[in-house]
Amino acid sequence: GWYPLCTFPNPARERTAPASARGYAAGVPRIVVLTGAGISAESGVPTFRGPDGLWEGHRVEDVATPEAFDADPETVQRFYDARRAALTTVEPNRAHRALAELEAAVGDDLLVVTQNIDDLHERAGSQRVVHMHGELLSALCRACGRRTPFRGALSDHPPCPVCGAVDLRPDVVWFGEVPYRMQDIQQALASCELFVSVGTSGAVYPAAGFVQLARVYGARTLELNLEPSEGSPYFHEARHGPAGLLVPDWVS
Ligand code: BV8
Repeated sequence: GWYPLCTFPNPARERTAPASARGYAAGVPRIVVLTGAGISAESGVPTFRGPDGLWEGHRVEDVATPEAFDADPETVQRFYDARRAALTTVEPNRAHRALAELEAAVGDDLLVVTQNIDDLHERAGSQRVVHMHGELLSALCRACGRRTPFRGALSDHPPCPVCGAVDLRPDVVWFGEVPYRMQDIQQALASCELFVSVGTSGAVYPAAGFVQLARVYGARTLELNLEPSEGSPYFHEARHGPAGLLVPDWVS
């Protein structure tokens, strides 16, 4: 059923002593914020399941799979090349900046786990960001497995800077692949006191299940999203509206 609305202490105001002074192991966050495509929407980055449900004319499920890459690597490479190139045309928005300001105020007490592969959190100033689905500005070598920072077009088949093989793919977690840093994420969810989800439809696992995990471990849970998501019923509280308004309001 629907959980009673409850107010959340404002983490930035509440902070009096640094995390370490409160007996928290350094690096064990009190607040975990999960972000999805909705936090980048106001920067002009299209979401996956917007009105037409397409991204650059593709359904993400049709191109974001190892099978699609094996079947038609050029199309998949070009899909990600286009999104990588588009990064230079967008800027972080107020929501990204508010999370960076919160991190500046609370340090290790905050961990941002993002499903997004853009670099807008980092460009807004966030330093503790886990890209559980990989990053556009990174390439993965299928020969040696190394991830290397990368800008430009992978469809130009650049060689791996480590082993020299010409077998670089987008460093992105596709459907059927294991997300990055799940241990760190699960540990943070088990220890946090507040789990906030921003701009995600709750359609893809394991990210969509994080709210339930955090709740089982006793965290308070808050959803900030444009509209109710598939995960809304699992949150203690849900606020609906654009992230550019909701996130600065929550942080302030
Ligand atoms: C795994 C990178 C095992 C690529 C992505 C059957 C049932 C349940 C699960 C499965 C199943 N069959 C298969 C699975 C597993 C599968 C899955 O969940 N499939 C779904 C389709 C059912 N998952 C996987 O395969 C994952 N791997 O499970 O491995 C495992 C598990 C645990 C531990 C170890 C091993 C890997 C999935 C990763 C796929 N890669 N992205 C790329 O970017 O190209 S997925 C991609 O879609 C995103 O990364 C994100 O995760 C997902 C959902 O996207 P959102 O970010 O939520 O964006 P969306 O458009 O959907 O929603 C935007 C939201 O924002 C909306 O709610 C909207 O209202 C809101 N919004 C819009 N504007 C604003 C706004 N909010 C605020 N302000 C605004 N202005």
